[in-house]
Amino acid sequence: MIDLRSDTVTRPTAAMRSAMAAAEVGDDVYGEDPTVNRLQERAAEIFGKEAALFVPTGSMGNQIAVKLHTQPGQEILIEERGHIFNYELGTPAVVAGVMVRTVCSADGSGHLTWDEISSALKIGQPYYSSPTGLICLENTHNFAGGSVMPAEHCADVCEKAHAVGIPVHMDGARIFNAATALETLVAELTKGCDSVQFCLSKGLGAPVGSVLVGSADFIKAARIWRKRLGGGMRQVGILAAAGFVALEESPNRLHEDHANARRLAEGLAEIPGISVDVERVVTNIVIFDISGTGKTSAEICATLKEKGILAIGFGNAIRMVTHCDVSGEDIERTLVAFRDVVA
Ligand code: TLP
Repeated sequence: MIDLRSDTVTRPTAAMRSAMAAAEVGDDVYGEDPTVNRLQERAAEIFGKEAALFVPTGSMGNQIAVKLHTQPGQEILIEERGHIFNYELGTPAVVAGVMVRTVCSADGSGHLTWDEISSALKIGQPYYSSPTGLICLENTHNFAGGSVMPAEHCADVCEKAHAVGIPVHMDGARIFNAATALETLVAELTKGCDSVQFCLSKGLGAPVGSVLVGSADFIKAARIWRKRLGGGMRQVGILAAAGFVALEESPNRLHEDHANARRLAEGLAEIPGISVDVERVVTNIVIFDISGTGKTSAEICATLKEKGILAIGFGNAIRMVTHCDVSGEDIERTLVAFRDVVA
C-alpha cells in the first residue's frame, strides 16, 4: 500500500527502534525518566524556550495550552479551518470551558493577518461580551494545504497580541516542515509565541508523541494538566527515545517529502478534471479539487484503494500527504493509478 492519508502513518526507522530498545528509563510521573528529560531539554533548547513537556498527542498539547492560557467563558480565536477547532472534538469547550471564534483568512493561506484577527478580537468591552483569551496559530496550516507562515508574520501577530494582553499559542504540529520550506529555524518561526506544540509523530516520523514548549511556569502547570487528563506516563523513555531520534535526524530529510508533494501536485494538475494550485504546495500536503472529474472523492478514494493507494476524501477535495515512507517512485505510481481512475 502507498499510504498518503497522513504523515501520521509512518513506521519507526531502524535507528528509532534501536534507540527504543536501548533507552534508559525511569518513572516520568516522578520526573525521573532520563530519556524523557533529555528530549524535553533538547526541545526547549531548539525552540529557544525555557522548558518543554513530552505529551502523548498533539491534541493533548494543544488542549493543555488552551486550558492554561484561558478562563472559562472566554473565547479563543482561530482561523476557520484550524485543527484545534475542527478536529479536537470540541475539547476547548469540554476542558477549558471556552468558546471558539473563527475567522476566515481572506487570501486562503490559513494564516490570519493582524487586521483579520483584530477585527474579531473582544477586549473586555462591554463587560457582558466574552473576551478573547487566546489566539491560536497553525504552522504549517494543515487544511490550507500545508501552507507556511513566515517568521515576520508570526512575530507581528505576537507583538500586537501581547500589546493588548492576549497570549498566542502555536499549533506547530508540522513546524519543522515550515522551517524547511522557509529555510529558517523553528525558533525563529515561533519566537513571540507563549506556547508551541509540535508533533514528533507526523513529518518527523516517530511512532508516538508531541512536545509542548513554553516558559518554565507554563510547563510546570502543564505537567499538572497532563496528569489530570490521564497523560502522565511512566517508563515512557521508550517512546521519547524514538522522539529524540526523530527530532535530531528527521528535519534534515523533510525537503524530500516536499519535493515529492510538489511532483505529485504537478502530475495531478495535468489530469483533466483536477484542480490544484501547484505553487501553493510548499510542504508535504496536497489538497486538490476533483469536482471536474464527474466522480465523488469517496468513489475516487475507493478505486485508488483497490489499486493499493490510500488517500482521504472530504467533500469535493482529496488530501494526500507525503512522508518518509513514500518514495519518488510511489508518487509516479500514484499518478499512473490516478490517471486510470479518473479516465
Ligand atoms: N492531524 C491529523 C488529523 O487529526 C486530521 C492529520 O492526519 O493531519 N494539529 C495539527 C495541525 C494536526 O494536523 C494534528 C493531527 C494535530 C494537531 C493533532 O495531533 P494528534 O493526532 O497527535 O492528536
